[in-house]
Amino acid sequence: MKITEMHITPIALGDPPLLNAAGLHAPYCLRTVVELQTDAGIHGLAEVPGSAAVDRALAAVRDTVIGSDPLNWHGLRARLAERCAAETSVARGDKPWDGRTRVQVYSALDVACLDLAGRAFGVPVATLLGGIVRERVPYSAYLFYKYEGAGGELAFGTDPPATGWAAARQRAALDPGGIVAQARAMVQEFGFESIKLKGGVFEPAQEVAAMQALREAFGPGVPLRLDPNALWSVETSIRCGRELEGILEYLEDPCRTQEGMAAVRRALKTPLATNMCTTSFDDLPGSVRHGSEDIILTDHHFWGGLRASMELAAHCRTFGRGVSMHSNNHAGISLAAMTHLGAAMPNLSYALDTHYPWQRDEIVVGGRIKIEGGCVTLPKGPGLGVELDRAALAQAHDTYRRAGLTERNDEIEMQKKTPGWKFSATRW
Ligand code: GKR
Ligand code: MG
Repeated sequence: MKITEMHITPIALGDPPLLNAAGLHAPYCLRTVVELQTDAGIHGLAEVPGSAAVDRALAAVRDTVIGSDPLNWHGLRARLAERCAAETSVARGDKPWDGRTRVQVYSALDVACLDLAGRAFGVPVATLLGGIVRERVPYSAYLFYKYEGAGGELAFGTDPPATGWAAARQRAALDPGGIVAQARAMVQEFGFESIKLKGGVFEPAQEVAAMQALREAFGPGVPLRLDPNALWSVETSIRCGRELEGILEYLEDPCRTQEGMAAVRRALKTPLATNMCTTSFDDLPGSVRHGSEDIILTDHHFWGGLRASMELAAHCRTFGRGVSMHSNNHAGISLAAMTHLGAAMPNLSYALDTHYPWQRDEIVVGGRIKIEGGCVTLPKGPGLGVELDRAALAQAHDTYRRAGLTERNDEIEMQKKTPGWKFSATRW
């Protein structure tokens, strides 16, 4: 089998005004959809975080991809490695998300080739990753401080009256009470059994109070996590970590660097998780040497694909790390890919992150994928088990053209609300 066509479609999906360490989400988040076609008439799909740079990097390898055998990932990956400039974890940048492009190229092609192979052999991607360990993959509620508004077309003031989660998704949440109300609505709608708050937005004391309020509201049976996206100093991390001792399932990236995380880890009993200080295979020796975290949050978009995430899971098993998954905003192709990974990972030790409840648009046939009892059930059908809804894809591409965004820049968005606001790598 040979790949004959590679299509790259940038899209924009509505996204509410969510706050984080780097500023504010724009009314749209960008994703890129990759489709491979073969001479056997079988196709494969993937979705990655979008930006003009990622799209350029994907287009730059098109002539390497075309003519390749999608069933020989090692061969294609080796040829891609010759074409793509080397990229270390430093290129990740200091923002909450990952600024690298090469990992996205690998990720898109790995996922699309797996989807293709699954369709060719009539088996799910999870089977190709080693076998299905669980059919229902648990996800965690992902709370955000936010301003009023639902994002997307609705950002322009036409929000219809809403109730339940639809209303909470629009409502501002800027204090512990708002966060608890958001959590109640999200848990009620999706049945999540663990809860994460995106921190790094307000004074640490306010975020500690929000976690204490969540504990008070949900009791000790619901695991809680806080992620300040490395905005705290080591001292602040230790002080706040001590105040939250016994309340958190894990504290995610309180501060920067493996050395910093290791110092916090030595001072606390609460486990530490990361998607910021150990983010690539290059970082694993440092992780072991310093003992920087207990749990590594993989993300197939940033570790170079589903197969690379399975390799990471094996390293985690060897070095006694827990493993779970990080998320940025995404649509259904990525949710399906994450679910196959979660279904196949034997040592998945925590419910996965997902931003999915914050998005409303969808580009796969059948519309929004269901999250029930906090879980996504492995999609039926071969490969990823999802098909593109062509009309919805065309609309999301049209939105991309109209939105005029070429990259994620939460600082610029924040400056529209707070003129002069500046991202700072360590704030408190
Ligand atoms: O989307 O605002 C956001 C998050 O802060 C995201 O960019 C992070 O990468 O969710 C992420 C995390 O766990 O660090
Ligand atoms: Mg994180």
